[in-house]
Amino acid sequence: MRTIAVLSDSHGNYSALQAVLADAKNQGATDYLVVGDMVNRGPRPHEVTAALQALHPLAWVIGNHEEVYQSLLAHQFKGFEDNAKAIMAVVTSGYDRSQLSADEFRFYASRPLQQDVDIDGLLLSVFHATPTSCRGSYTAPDAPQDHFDSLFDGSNALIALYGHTHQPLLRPTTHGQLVLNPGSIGQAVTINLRLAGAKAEYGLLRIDDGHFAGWEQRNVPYDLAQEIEWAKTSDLPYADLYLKLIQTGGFTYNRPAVAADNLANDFLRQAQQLIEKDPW
Ligand SMILES: [Mn+2]
Repeated sequence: MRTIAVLSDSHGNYSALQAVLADAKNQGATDYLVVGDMVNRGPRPHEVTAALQALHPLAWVIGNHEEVYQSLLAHQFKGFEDNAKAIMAVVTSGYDRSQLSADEFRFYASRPLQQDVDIDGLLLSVFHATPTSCRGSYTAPDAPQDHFDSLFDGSNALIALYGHTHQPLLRPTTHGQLVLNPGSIGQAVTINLRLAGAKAEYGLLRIDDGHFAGWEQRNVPYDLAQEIEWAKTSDLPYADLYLKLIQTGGFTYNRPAVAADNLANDFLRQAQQLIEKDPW
């Protein structure tokens, strides 16, 4: 029996990741898959990276937040001045680069968009949002069925694993494949806050001799007080939005809130200086 822990969207929340990895070990995890957006927004990207690398995951794909690193390294992050969330992407990447080594930053930027993983003849397809893009709302939980069906176009995989939406999902396709989303380790969100809680989400995929043997979506409590303390005692930009999200489970990084933070903290200027200094 293989018990595969599917890890996505830890977003620099090392307190949540620690709880997830302890739980996965308790549950008998034999393997790990990393589905992207493991860093950015949270205070401890380096600790997250070291813990994940020590697991030697079977696959590790790029998320949209890490794709920003790629653009910054390639000097292709242009025209951000009029886009509040693009300004935020530069500023939070600047924080991450101050915490990560040059090798770690480049490691994230060089992850593939999609990876196939063969488990004793059962083929898995691993990607952050879709096999060809790590951003957008194509695979939102309420997306039409044909979007989920098309994730297997040109593929022999029977199970697709993705993240990005921060919302757990199990969805069969028209042709009997299975689409699974473990939710978010570090920034689980929900529209109805009564369904939220200070918890870390991940998934356990069990495969017995090449046959699907179960999917378990885990909700793990973690040391929220420690994470709050780390966020408050670091130089984390947009810390108020981070703290509010992890405490309520409601999404906080909407455009007006980010734009207000940009104005209050002069983040446009900080972003411009970062682009000029080119510290990536
Ligand atoms: Mn994402």
